[in-house]
Amino acid sequence: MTTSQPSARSSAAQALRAALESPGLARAMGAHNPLSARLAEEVGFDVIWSSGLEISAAAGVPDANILAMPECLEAAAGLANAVDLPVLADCDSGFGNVNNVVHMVRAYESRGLAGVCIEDKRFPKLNSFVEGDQELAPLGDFAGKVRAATETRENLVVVARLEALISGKGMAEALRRAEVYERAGADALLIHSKLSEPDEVFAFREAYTGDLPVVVVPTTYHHVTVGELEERGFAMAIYANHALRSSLRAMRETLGRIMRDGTTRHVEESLASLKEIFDLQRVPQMLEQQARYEELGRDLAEAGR
Ligand code: SPV
Ligand code: MG
Repeated sequence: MTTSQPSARSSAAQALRAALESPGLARAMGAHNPLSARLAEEVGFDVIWSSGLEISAAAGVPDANILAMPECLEAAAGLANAVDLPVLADCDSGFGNVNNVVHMVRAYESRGLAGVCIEDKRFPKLNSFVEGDQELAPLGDFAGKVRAATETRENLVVVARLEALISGKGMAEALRRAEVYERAGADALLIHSKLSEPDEVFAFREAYTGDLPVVVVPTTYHHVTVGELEERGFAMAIYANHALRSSLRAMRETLGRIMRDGTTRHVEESLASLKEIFDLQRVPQMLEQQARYEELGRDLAEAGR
C-alpha cells in the first residue's frame, strides 16, 4: 500500500476547497477506475467523485455496504493516483460508527484523497434510488461522526450528506440537520433528492442560511443546467454515474452486435482505437522513460570504463 506525501495530500484538499469555494459551479464526474477518471480530467471536469455506486456496480454487487472499507479505499486511491484533480470519496455512512469514521479518515487522508463525503443514513446504507430502507441515522450519532471526522483529519475536506429528502423526512428535518452538521465542523453539505424536478434542492438552497458550500447530485432532475445551479448559488454538481451508464450501454450494444453478426466488422468504427487506450495507459510516457534511463545507464557505464 502506497501512501502519499503530506504536501501532495494538503494540495489535493486545497484544490477541492478552492473548487467548493470558488464563485462558479464546480463540476465533479463520477468514476470507479483510473481510465474513466483520466477521461473526466481530459474533458475538463474540476473534481473526481469516487462513486460508491460505480465501484460496487463494477464489482457486480449492490451499493449497500457489501464492499468493505478497504475495497472502497483501494478504488478511490487508484483514482487519486491517476489524475491531478482532487478526488472526493463517497464513504457511504462512514463504514460503521464513530470509531470506523476515525479509522476511515486517517486511511483516506494517507492515500491522497482530497475529501470524504459521509451520509446520514444507518449502516449498512442502501443506494438512495433503491426502494427500501432509507432510514436516517439518529441526529446525534451522525453529528458525532462529523465531529470525529473533522477532529481527526489534518487536511481532508469533510462533506456531510443530507438524506432527509430521500428518506421522506422533509425539508424541516434537512434544514435542522444542516445546521447541526455545520456546528459539528463539516466543510460542505450535500443535499440529495430523487425527484425528477430540482424544486426541492432549490428550496433547500434558498432556506439554508448557513455558510457552507452546498453540493447537489442531479441524477434524476437531469435537465437542470449549470447556469441554473450557478444562479441558485450551488457550489458543486456531481454527475455521479454517467460514465458508467454510458459505457454499459455501449458495451451491451457492441457485444450483442458481434454475437448477432458473427463478425466485428460492423462495430469497428464505433470502437475506441487501441491508441486511445495506450494513451490513457500512458504508454508513450513509459517508452520515453525507458529510453531515457537506458541511455543514462549506458552513459554511466561508459563513464566508469
Ligand atoms: C454514488 O455515486 O454512489 C452516490 C450518488 O452516492 S447516488 O448514487 O445518487 O446515491
Ligand atoms: Mg454512494
